[in-house]
Amino acid sequence: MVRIVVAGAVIREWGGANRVLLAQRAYPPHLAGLWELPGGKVEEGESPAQALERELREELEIEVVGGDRIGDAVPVGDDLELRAYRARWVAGEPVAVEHRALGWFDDAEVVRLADSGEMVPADVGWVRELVDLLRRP
Ligand code: DCP
Repeated sequence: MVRIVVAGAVIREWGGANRVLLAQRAYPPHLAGLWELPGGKVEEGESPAQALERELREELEIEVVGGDRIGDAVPVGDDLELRAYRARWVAGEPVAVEHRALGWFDDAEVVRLADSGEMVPADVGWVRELVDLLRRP
């Protein structure tokens, strides 16, 4: 059975640009040091939006509401399907509970991370849509 993994884009206007919150993975070794949209696996009985809200509460200590899909699903191996969603920030300042670091990246910085191989490979598939969102006024 294919397990769904949800990842959330929290976008905030800050320093004159729209920025997306990315998190630097600490594990497993082949992904450690790479940046991702934070998220995790959907548990039994959860909707994808509920899973996203729970994962961001656990991993970042923020409250969000799951929103629209971003881009296409990305298969990871034979047993995971990754989906990206908008995540509307409601409360809390992000804390790196499980990640090595957190950062707010504008459109050019997202492209640079993807081009330099510093983004989790699956997430590179969403860069075009993320950039479109970040360039909106
Ligand atoms: N993943 C990804 N890009 C993301 C989020 C996740 O490629 N933006 C991948 C990495 C892992 C898988 O999805 O192969 C599961 O992600 P996590 O380890 O973050 O998920 P959980 O925290 O739910 O997993 P676990 O409880 O097993 O640690």
